[in-house]
Amino acid sequence: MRIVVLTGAGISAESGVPTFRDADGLWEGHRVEDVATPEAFAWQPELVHAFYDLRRAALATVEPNPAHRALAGLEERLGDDLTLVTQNIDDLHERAGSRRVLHMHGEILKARCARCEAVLDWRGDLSTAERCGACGGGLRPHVVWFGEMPFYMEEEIPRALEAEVFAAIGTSGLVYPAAGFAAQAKAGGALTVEINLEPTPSFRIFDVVLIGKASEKVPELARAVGGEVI
Ligand code: BV8
Ligand code: ZN
Repeated sequence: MRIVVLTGAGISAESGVPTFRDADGLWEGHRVEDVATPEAFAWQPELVHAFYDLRRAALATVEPNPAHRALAGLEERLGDDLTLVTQNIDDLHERAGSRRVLHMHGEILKARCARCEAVLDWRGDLSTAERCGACGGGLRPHVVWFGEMPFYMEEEIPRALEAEVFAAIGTSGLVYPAAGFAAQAKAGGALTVEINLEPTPSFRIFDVVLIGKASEKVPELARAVGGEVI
């Protein structure tokens, strides 16, 4: 049985990574949608770098939680029958042991050259002073901003959405195109599952809605999908 899992900020919340909705989508008085855009970066690059520098530094202080670890265990059992797509730009899935993670909105621990597109591991602060070692171009966080096309939309994600089970974990389902994946999977005949602290605006699309903390519900789901009786 193929399963595709889509995670959002809610799976990292119990690790101490604030979600977007926690801060009412605000950062230092700016709406996230106004800071996480190419226009904001062109206009105030140092403000946008500061937004990511704070979040990148905070990652050093958090650990994966049982939800991340349960998905890593499920990958062990299911192999290629599991596709993990995340909207998160943190590395908690990888640190929990997941080996194949489709970061459709990019990764905060990587930087990309604005000129030659080289992608570099980047754990420290970024600024306009940092240059690409290969071509001297300017560097930006390797994340997908509002108005930019997410990664893996051409083939990996459409193929993954043909799975028999689709599970959305810890996502408010407000940001597209990720917010449209559940309906797409359902149209293809998938059983759709939502795990969240509360029903999201699109909960009616889901066949199964598990209300509770990801750290409790994801291990249950993983055991059930992995063939255990829970
Ligand atoms: C694109 C990286 C076009 C950067 C991110 C009007 C209508 C519809 C759409 C649009 C519109 N205007 C603009 C758009 C498009 C826009 C969009 O959807 N905007 C929204 C705001 C309406 N989308 C885009 O711009 C996308 N690109 O459309 O491109 C295009 C077409 C052709 C060619 C070129 C371009 C790009 C979107 C990607 C933006 N980048 N992240 C960064 O991180 O800084 S999005 C960012 O916000 C996250 O990655 C994530 O995707 C999103 C936040 O969502 P969640 O992860 O769901 O987090 P949230 O806080 O919202 O919810 C947390 C949930 O967890 C809650 O439900 C909560 O209850 C739950 N929870 C909390 N704790 C727990 C828990 N659950 C379980 N257990 C817990 N313990
Ligand atoms: Zn370069």
